[in-house]
Amino acid sequence: MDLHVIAKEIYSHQKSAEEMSKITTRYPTLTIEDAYKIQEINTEKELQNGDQFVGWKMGLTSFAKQQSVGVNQPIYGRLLTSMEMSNQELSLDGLIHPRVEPEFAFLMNKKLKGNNVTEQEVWQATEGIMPALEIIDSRYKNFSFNLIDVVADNASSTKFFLSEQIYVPNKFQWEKAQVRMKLNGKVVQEGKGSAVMGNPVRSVVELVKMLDSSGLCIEPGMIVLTGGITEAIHVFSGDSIEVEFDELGKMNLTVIS
Ligand code: OOG
Ligand code: MG
Repeated sequence: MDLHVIAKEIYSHQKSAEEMSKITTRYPTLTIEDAYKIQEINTEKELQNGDQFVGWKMGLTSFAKQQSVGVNQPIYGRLLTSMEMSNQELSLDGLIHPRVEPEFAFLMNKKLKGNNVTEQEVWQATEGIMPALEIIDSRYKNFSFNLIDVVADNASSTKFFLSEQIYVPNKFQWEKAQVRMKLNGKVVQEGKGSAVMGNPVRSVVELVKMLDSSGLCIEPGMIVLTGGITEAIHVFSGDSIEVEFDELGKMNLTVIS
């Protein structure tokens, strides 16, 4: 079993925006380590093509998210410059069946590494926190996958949109943030910052530990998306999404074809 062959197959679906069947049905002996290796191979390819590595995303850090996809542990993915949206228009070009979810993004200003990193160390290494929207788009049919499939597909990473507002860590009690997502004017999802492992800072702690087991770390200047606060919602051409992040402000997204 050649991981490069599997990586190439996933890569081609990421580019063509055509859905694919799960890799684990065809390669039942794949391990989670193999899946992270496939993720790394495909990221390397993008970097060789001129993209830049800007940080990490955590996924499946909330019970709502774990339940909706039937996977019961967090995963991480790699974020690239090309994934960052510069304005609120989400084009469906190149996407299969995108979903939107509200998150908090941490901007780090120190290196974080090791298996015994603490919440305090993460706070000390945090430059600021931004409300964010993540657009996920699984390359698998019906958004159906297991842990290994989704990790190999870079944890469904597609795009992310950061708020212009950035807040110092002690400005707010992040676990208490009330987040409300509206689709075309109607409230469709509500959640609280505590949905992310009790406090989004714990998602960063967990990420550092997970990275350490592969000899990886968070570098200064990196962004970390800490994981969906609510379930993600499917969006279609013409939709408008508004997310209220408590007193931290609102974010809007307009879906265009
Ligand atoms: C996996 C990615 C999950 C999150 O924030 O929980 C994720 C998926 O649901 O496709 O990004
Ligand atoms: Mg997410």
